[in-house]
Amino acid sequence: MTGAEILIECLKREGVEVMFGYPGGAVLPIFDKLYDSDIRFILTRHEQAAAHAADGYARATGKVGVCIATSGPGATNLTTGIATAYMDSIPIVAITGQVRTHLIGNDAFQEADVTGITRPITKYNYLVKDVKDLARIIREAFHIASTGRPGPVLIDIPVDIQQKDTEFIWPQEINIRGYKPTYFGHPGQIKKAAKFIQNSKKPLIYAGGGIILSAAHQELKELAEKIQAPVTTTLMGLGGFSSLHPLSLGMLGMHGTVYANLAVQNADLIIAVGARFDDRVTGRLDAFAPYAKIIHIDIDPSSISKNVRVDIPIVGDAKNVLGQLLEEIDKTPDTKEWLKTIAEWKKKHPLRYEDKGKIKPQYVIEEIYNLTKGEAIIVTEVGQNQMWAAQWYKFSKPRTFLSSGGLGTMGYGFPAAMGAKVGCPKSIVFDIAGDGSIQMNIQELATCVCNKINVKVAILNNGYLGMVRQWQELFYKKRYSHTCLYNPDFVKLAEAYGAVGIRVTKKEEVRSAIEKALEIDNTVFIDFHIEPEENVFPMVPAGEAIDRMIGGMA
Ligand SMILES: Cc1ncc(C[n+]2csc(CCOP(=O)(O)OP(=O)(O)O)c2C)c(N)n1
Ligand SMILES: [Mg+2]
Repeated sequence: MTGAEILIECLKREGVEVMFGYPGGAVLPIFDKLYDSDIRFILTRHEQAAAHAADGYARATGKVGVCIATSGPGATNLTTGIATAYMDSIPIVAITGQVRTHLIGNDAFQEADVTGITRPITKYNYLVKDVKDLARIIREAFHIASTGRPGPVLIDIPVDIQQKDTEFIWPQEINIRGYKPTYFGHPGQIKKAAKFIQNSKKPLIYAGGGIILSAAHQELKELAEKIQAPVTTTLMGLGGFSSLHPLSLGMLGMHGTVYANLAVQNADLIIAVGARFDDRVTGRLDAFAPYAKIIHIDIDPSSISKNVRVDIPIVGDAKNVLGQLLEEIDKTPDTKEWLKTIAEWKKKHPLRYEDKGKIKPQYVIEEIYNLTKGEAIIVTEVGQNQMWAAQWYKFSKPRTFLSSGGLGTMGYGFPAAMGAKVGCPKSIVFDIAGDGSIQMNIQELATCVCNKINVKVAILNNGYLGMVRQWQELFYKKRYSHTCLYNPDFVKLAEAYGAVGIRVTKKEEVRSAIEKALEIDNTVFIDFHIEPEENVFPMVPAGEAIDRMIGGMA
């Protein structure tokens, strides 16, 4: 078999049903084999979108997403998508063509040092130098991407390797020296943690994206109920613990709820699961959780005590470790007083907005929630739109909120929504977009229409790069330096691509527009003209302690 044939055969054996990508000279042998293959191929209109689509597919389905691009500019266009997946620990395999082996290092046409460029943004990467290694490398790539702390893996394949013949041998076993993730917590640490939990009066569970990646949502719920501890999640953790649950505090951090942040600052014990104490969560580090002992459960040992000093580290898979803890804990701590205090905070400082004047973005999200009955997969762009979606849609199931948390990539949402819809065709997929972000991958309208990928896009059109404008308003004396947008007519633009556009300028039209969009069997852009200078509150100014919130306290 040729290298290209081996690649396709291996992808099939790995269970790959769909690939997102873009062709070019350095991947022609692979594309020639794809022509006859039954792997579904989706031609995006930009390589960045192919990487985001693979990422959205992975987040929505839990499977590994696959994307492919040619050498040079094709590969460099993938990098934003790869970095996005890397920061959020999303399993994707990116395949790139490379110039012929003997030309590498020659500044050949469309040559780029792709393994060099992507080293810091991949979990692992390969340059295939011998076709005999290809099958093993592909197996390893899928294994590395999807196990331990997941992440993107890149395979760079020179054209001549794609063309070379060799005997195909499917490696039965994978054995990678130096790569043996720890899946179960150390029993001694579990015992210690259980003691801390049993003796705590004000415990708080702080859950991150690791809950979703390890499918630990059921164990998380059992633990919270067993020890009667409130649960706050990060942006990445939304959906990992139902926000409808009475113990839920919603999201914490910069745009978290007042009560979640107060709970952090007053807790005597924080049980961090699959979260990494990102600066958007902790705020000023030396003022973070001043009274709390910290238990940190994470599969990646390098994330423990990285930002915050931890009292009990437990390295392991969240699902397993929570299961171990559930077995070990035999006494329920008395948290009645603590839960009473929290209930008072909840009552006193709810999430709120003033519903008057123009269309409020929060209202749009609430109606999308009502009309999709909370069952949709919500994808976001980056900025205010992202934070409003996180605050106002009530997530109750894992893998229903897809957002670029770590890298904060504008332009992520639309192609990721496309990937999610391909992976979950029965689900309603909504991209909550900003008028700035949507223009960063708007060309994917063509991909959606051609491939009948029916995605709904709610553009929260404020005429601004809103989140940046908000910072300028609050911290730069309202000097709106280059944050005002001159926008195209999004309705006409959608129509030009063969999609459907709906413009909404009045509050009374919001519901019917969403209803109409849901009925249409096509990609729909709903252009909501919202209050231009609405802000996201509460907000912790960057570098402040997380209970120094503005716009949230009554
Ligand atoms: C690729 C990229 N460039 C720049 C930024 C910085 N940035 C963060 S939010 C934002 C504004 C986003 O505007 P829009 O999409 O209209 O969303 P809004 O905040 O108005 O809802 C910008 C420029 C970013 N996150 N990503
Ligand atoms: Mg905007």
